[in-house]
Amino acid sequence: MKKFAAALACLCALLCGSCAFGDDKPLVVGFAQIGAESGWRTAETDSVLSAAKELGIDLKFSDAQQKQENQIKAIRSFIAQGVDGILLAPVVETGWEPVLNEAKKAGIPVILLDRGIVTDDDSLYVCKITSDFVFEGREAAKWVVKELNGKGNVVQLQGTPGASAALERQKGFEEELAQHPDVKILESQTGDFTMELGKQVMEAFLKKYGKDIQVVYAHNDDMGLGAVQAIREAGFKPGTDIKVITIDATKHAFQAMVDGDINAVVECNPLLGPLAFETLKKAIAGEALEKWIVQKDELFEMSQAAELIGLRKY
Ligand code: GZL
Repeated sequence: MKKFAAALACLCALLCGSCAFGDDKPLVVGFAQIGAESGWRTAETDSVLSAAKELGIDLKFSDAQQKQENQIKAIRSFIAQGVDGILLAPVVETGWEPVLNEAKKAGIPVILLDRGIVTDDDSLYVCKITSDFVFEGREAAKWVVKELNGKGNVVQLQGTPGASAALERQKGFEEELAQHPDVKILESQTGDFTMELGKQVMEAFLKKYGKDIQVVYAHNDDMGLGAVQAIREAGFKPGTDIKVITIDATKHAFQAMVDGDINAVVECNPLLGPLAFETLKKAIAGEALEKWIVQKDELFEMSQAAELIGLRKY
């Protein structure tokens, strides 16, 4: 009953432009963030924190250091604090039903940010706000096929095992390449979305395949930038001897394109803060929402980098 009265108060407050609960208290939101593994992740965190500050939202923030058990602990803590809503960036797709059922029983709406989950019960979350990772992988593959004129060898640096962003970028990439049998994936391995591991995996690929590698496809910029270091240290010229395509399109990757080290990037928008809170307020007010709010992305090439880098927001 308390929640209904509060939602009603919020609805009225929404109509007159401010959303507060009960005696005009600020909205209290818990954000279970994955970690700080990449430049993209940091940009997303900054976007959420600054949007919360701007909107006067009392944000409870948790950095899980890329561990699911820490995210689950954070969600339980948010429930115990009686937050009004929860934002969750799920590090992996599975294992969320028990804790999301606890949030549901507590009447606390959950919005998934930037990655999805696998569940038979989609009432466990209000909606997910993510990019279309299959599209991103497909766009990368189309670029690779064009770059190789339909024939050549690729190595794939995968993101975090079990993460929707990694699984779906691989799915889109490999489905597209399946139509071009002369473009072969020599090997795929996870670099866990980090620069350090991306470099280590690329060093191993270079020892094994050397100049038989024509292209590196990295599921994010940070692993791609690690691969660039490994390529250079192995005596090859990144962007020329071995081409590099990555996903995220952070400023670091744009700079690497200006420097000639990365050849193409597929954008993946991390600036989700304002939309996340706008969507959460609608959920609390009981508005009907799309189950998947898709972010639009596009591919950029080295030739565009110099003119666009100054306009990049992350
Ligand atoms: C994508 C996001 C991914 C980024 C990586 O939405 O989950 O995680 O592509 C980040 O840079 O680590």
